[in-house]
Formats: sequence, structure tokens, C-alpha cells
Amino acid sequence: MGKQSESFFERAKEVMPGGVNSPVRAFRGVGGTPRFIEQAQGSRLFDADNLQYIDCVGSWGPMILGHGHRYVVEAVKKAATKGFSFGAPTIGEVELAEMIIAAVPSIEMVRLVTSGTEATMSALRLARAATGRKKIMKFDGGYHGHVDSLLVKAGSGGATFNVPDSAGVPEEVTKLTISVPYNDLDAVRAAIDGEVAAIIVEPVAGNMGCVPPAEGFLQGLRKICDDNGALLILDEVMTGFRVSYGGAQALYGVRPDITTLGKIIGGGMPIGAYGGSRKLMELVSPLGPMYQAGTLAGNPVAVAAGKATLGVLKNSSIYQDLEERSAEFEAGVKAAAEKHGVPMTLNRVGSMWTMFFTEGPVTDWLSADQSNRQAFGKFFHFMLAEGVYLPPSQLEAAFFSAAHAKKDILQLIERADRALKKVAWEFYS
Ligand code: HOZ
Repeated sequence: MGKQSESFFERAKEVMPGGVNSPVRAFRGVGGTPRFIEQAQGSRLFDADNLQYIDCVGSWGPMILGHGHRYVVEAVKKAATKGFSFGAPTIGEVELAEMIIAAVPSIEMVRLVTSGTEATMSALRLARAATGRKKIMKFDGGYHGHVDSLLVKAGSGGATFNVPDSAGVPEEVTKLTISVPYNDLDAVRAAIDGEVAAIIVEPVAGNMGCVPPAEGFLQGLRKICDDNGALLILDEVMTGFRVSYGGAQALYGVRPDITTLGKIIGGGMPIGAYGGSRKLMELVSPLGPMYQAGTLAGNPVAVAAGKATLGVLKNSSIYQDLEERSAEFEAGVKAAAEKHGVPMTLNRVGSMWTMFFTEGPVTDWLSADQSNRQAFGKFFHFMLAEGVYLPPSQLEAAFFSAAHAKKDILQLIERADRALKKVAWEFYS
């Protein structure tokens, strides 16, 4: 642990809550001092003390090409030279919208916003506008940004810090939100009624750690929505352009009414989007009565990064390579855990994964919460000392990028093997 990160963190704590601008970064889920990052290249992060890490966070999903991809950097430089923000339409926005529509099966029209939170907040408003209903259904451990009505039994930081229901959200708001266990269609059937405007779901949960949908779960949700006159919102902020170019909806063959996007479509710059059928999107202002707006929406620099990123993803074998490398990592780490007698469940969909310190299976919030968080915390710090940067919480997903070469994967397995051996001594011997 270097001195610079320590001293920067002391300064940061004086001026920002917890010393950070997003809670999980503060390392409170694992203890210790967060590393202040100075720069990143490819699969590597470099901190303020010039220590190097293999990055398994990838800015929580956006950096699927790795850091500093030259096409993206060039596109950003070019856009920045022309101007940072105009508050007026640009052709780049149209081109990015066209790329999204061509890629994501259910989207016919899209609105760009500036974050995933804005995307989900707007998607709920659209569902309510379209149905004239008030209630929303979500899943325990599901996280869709810090939207008031979705901070109910929420994952991510809320789950990490044991405050799944945020203070400051009026009861009148949360009583319109129903939360049920993930992967449990019976619970959905039992809880839905004629007042539910929409079910919002992460098609692969990523904020209680990575939890894939059970077979038929997403299709079941589609049917329940249809039977009850509710809309299906797939929150693909994490999975969009991550688990396949067409997102989870293309991978699992399910057609939502509304899709939310973010992360990868901005290539690491702030962005979000929501989209759906032309009929639904025509309800959005200025065509329709549902109001939503943003000064920096469709920001030209973010749009340029997003277009460059999608352009590279489209014309490549990246998804296949990511699958192969991620599968190799999975097999290596599972073998190491077994060798050292550490109960560990690795959940993975493509390049999105979590190592849960539990026998498993991990299929929902309750089973994710069975994980031994102390053991994870130790593992996290052993890995950090080995030069590996994991998400600093048992309940977050990790990500690989196209810049993670075979050599990185082999190093990760070797380092995980050593770290698991130490975890075994401390917790399981
Ligand atoms: N909510 C993000 C993880 N699911 C963390 C964002 C961040 O800290 O950058």
C-alpha cells in the first residue's frame, strides 16, 4: 500500500462523503484504503504510487475494449477539438442511435441521457405514462441506479453496506414498489396485480454479484407482463453490448417493451439511453406528453467515444475471444479453489463474473448473501497485494476486456491460486 493513496484519501475524506463520489469505491465493503488511480492502459491500472494492477473492474463495465483503445482515444480527441457541448442536435447522436437500433432487437427509437440512473428513472416514467398505472415491480438485490422508487431491497452499495432501503425516500413512493426474489416466477405471479405498470429486471443480475437468469425466467416475465397488461423493462445498462452485441435480449431471446442502456455505449464517458417501440417512444416529449430532458444529453464527446467503441465491437471476434478467455479463467480458478478446499461459486455470463465465497448455487439475493464476506475481503486484499484489482465488494460483478490477453488470464489464475491458499489457511483449515 503506497503513501500517496493514503494521503490523498485523508484529503478526500475532508471534502467528500467517505472520500468518494460513489460509495462502493470507498473500500468499506472490504476495509482498507482505496487506491487512487492515476492512469490506465489496456488491461492495467496504475495508482498514484505507481503500483500496477490487472484491472477486473473496467470502470464497472464500460471499458470492454480495455483502457485507452486507440480508436476511441482518437475519436474523443477529434470530437473535443470541435467543441465539448452545444445543447443542440448533432449528427453523431443520430449515428449512435442508428447503431443502437441496428444492434438491439427491441429498440425502434431511442433517447440518449447522461447516466444509467437517468435511463431507468425515465423508463419507469414512460411505463407509467403508457399504462396509466403507478406500481413498479423489481427484484431483491436488483439495482437500477439511485432512482427513489428503485432503492427498495436494492443491490450494489445498498446491499454492500446493509442499507438496501435508502433514507430520504418517502414511504408514499416506496409503497408503489414491489420487490420479489430474483429467478422466482411464482413470487412474481403471486405479487403482480392490475396496478403494476412495469417489471424492471437486470436480465443478468450484476449488482448482487453476477447472477444469471434461470432457464425460462426472462420468457416467463414476458408472459406474466403480457397476461397482466404490464410492460417489461430490461435494464441492460450492464449487459448491453457486454454479453453479446445485441445485449442479453439477443442472447436469451426475449423482447422487452423498454430497454435501458449505459456504460459501454459511452465507451467510458458518461451516457445512458432508453428505447423501445416507436409507439411507446412517441409518448416522449416533444412528440408526446411524457417529459424528460437534459443539458448534456447526447454529449458530442461521449457520443464519439460510444460510436468508436460500438464500431470496434461490431467488426470483431471480441465476444468469442472474451468467452474463451473468461472460460479459461473460470476453470483455472475453480480448480484452485477446489485444490485448497475453499467453498467458492463462480457465476459467469461471458466476460461478466463473480467469485462468491459460498458453496452455492447462487441464484438470488438470499443465496448471494450466504457468501462469507470476511473471506472475500481477505481474498480481495491478497489479490490487491498480488497486483489484481477486483470490485471492492462481494456483491458486485467483475469484468474482463478485450485487452485481457491470455498472459493476463494465466497471471490471474496463478495469483488467485496463491490468494486462495492463504484464504484457506485463515478460514477453512
Ligand atoms: N454502482 C456501481 C456498481 N454497481 C459502482 C459505480 C462506481 O463506484 O463507480
